Amino acid sequence: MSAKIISGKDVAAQIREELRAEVMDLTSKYNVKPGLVTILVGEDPASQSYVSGKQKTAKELGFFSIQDTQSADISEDMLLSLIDKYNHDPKIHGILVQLPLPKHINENKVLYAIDPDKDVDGFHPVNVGKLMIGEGRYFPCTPFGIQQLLIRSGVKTEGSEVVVVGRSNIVGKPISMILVQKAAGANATVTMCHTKTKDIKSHTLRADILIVAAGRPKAVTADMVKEGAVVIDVGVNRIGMTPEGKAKLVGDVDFDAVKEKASLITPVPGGVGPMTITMLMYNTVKAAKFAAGLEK
Ligand code: L34
Repeated sequence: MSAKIISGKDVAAQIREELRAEVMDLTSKYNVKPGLVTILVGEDPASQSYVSGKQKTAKELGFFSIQDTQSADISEDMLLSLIDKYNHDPKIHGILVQLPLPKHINENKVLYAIDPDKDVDGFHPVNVGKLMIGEGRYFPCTPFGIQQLLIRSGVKTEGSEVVVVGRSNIVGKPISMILVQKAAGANATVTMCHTKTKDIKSHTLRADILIVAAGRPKAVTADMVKEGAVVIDVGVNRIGMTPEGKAKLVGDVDFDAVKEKASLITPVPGGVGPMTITMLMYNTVKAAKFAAGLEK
């Protein structure tokens, strides 16, 4: 079998269209304009590219948006007071601090400083905890995007065997929590694999839906995939150089070989990445509605 490709780009465009209409409505009817600040510390080229994608999308959707770029040597205290400023800014509904942060800054301390109501990344422990008990307001953007990709591609999650490769706080753990919930678009049986898992292949071969966030090219090869499985590749690895002198972007899955076995597969680029950015917009619209008392 040769897989159908799930275009994250197309699904993301569809959700953005819905959001654009909603933002127009919010602005004209209620004078509510979703406000997003993206804070970037330092000059990591990948982070710069992701953050500029977020800013560009926010503008397209008619948000009020601020790009706040700080030098890599900003002190932790300065960064914390910057967050405090945005916590108290009524025009800002969502605060995103792009990760990773420089080594001298305690990432958790920074994430904990964000007002949970403005935590559109869903990384604050309050929101992490709420997700776990099925009361989540903001799902972290990448896992939320994966769930939307599955729903909007007509993939049945209920009763499905989902195997997640990777246990990070931003992808592996939250996607497992989301898909195990007693809820529409979830209700799956979830197995989480990681670097200490014995015989990963014995797990991945059982997967109806295989979600790979291992952070390593070819972490999943064709022999590890069941015929007809749905494969979601969350990896973004920059490898080698093209003749034009650009790094090549590849996922964590051996795409060319795995697509011959899977029924559906996401590409990199153009798969999960665009969804991550789009769900950030979704969460920010939700935060704006919440602040305006239009959503509980
Ligand atoms: N706070 N930090 C915070 N929130 C996040 O949700 C992120 N993440 C991850 C890294 N740090 C973060 C992102 O934004 C990863 N990530 C992200 C966002 C967008 C894309 C990839 C990762 C993306 O747009 N990918 C494109 C290719 C872009 C390129 O060429 O560089 C794609 O099509 O996959």
